[in-house]
Amino acid sequence: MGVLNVTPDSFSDGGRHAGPAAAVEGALRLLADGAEILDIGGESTRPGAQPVDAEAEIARVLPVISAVRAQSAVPISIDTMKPQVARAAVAAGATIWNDVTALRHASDSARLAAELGCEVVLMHMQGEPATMQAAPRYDDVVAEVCAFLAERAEAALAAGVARERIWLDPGIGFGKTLDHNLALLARLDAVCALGFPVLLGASRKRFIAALEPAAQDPRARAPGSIAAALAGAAAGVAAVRVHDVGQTLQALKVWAAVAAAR
Ligand code: HH2
Repeated sequence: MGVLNVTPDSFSDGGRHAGPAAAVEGALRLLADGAEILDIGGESTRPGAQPVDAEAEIARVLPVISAVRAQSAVPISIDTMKPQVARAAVAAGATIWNDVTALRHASDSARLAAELGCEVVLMHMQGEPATMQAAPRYDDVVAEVCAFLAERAEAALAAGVARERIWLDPGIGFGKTLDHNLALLARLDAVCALGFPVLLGASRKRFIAALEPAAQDPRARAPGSIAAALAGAAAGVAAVRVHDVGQTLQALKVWAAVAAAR
C-alpha cells in the first residue's frame, strides 16, 4: 500500500502534494513503483497535527480520488476518521475506509461502513493524535492491542460489516513508546492470529530515529522502514503501508524468494 498524503503538514511528505495535479502525479509514481493499493489522506494524524474540518478534507482528497480512479483500477483507500469524508470518497471510487480510530470517531461510523459495503481498516490508537505521545501506558501492550482489535472487529461485524471486508492494524506510533512499538513488531504473529488480514504501517515513523539518531529526517528512514516491513512479512501481515514503494517491494521480493527456497 503506497501512502499519498494530500496535506500541508504530514510528518514525512507534508506539502509535497499540495495541489490535485501534484497529488495525481504522486499517485501515478506510486503505481509505477508497484503499489497494489493507494492510501489517500487529507488530514495529518501526526502528534500535535491541526484538525481539519470535513469540507476541507473532502476538497483535498476528492479531486485526487476521482482523477486516479479515471486512470487506474487500483484499489483506493481513504485515510479518514470522518464518516462524511468516507462517504464522499467511496462515491468517488475509494473501496477501502482506513480509519485510525477503528470506527470510534462518530457514533454512526460502523453503521455507515456496513452501508457503504467497503472494506475497513480498524487501527489501534491509545488516546487522541494531539496528545497520544505524551505518556502512553500499557500493562501488556500486545495483549491490550489484540483485545482492542478483536473488540472493534466484533463491533464492525455487529453493525453489519462483512467479515471478509475487515482488516486490522496494530497502529505503530499511535500512543506508543519505542518499547511498545518494538513489542508489537516482535509479536505481529499474535495480531495475525486474530483471523483477519493485517495492515502494518511503520514507514518513516519516529521510532526508527530513536534507534538510528542519524535518521532525524523522515525521508532518511527507508532502510529502517524496510526492516519493519520484512518483520511484518515474516509474521504474515497481508499488506504494508509505505512511502518508499519501489525499495520496499525489492526487499520483499528478495525476502520472499529466500523464504521460498528454504
Ligand atoms: N499511519 C499514519 C496514518 N494513517 N493508517 C493505518 N491504517 N496505519 C498506520 O500506521 C497509519 C495510518 C501516519 O503516517 P502518515 O500518513 O505518513 O503521516 P500523517 O498522519 O502525518 O499524514
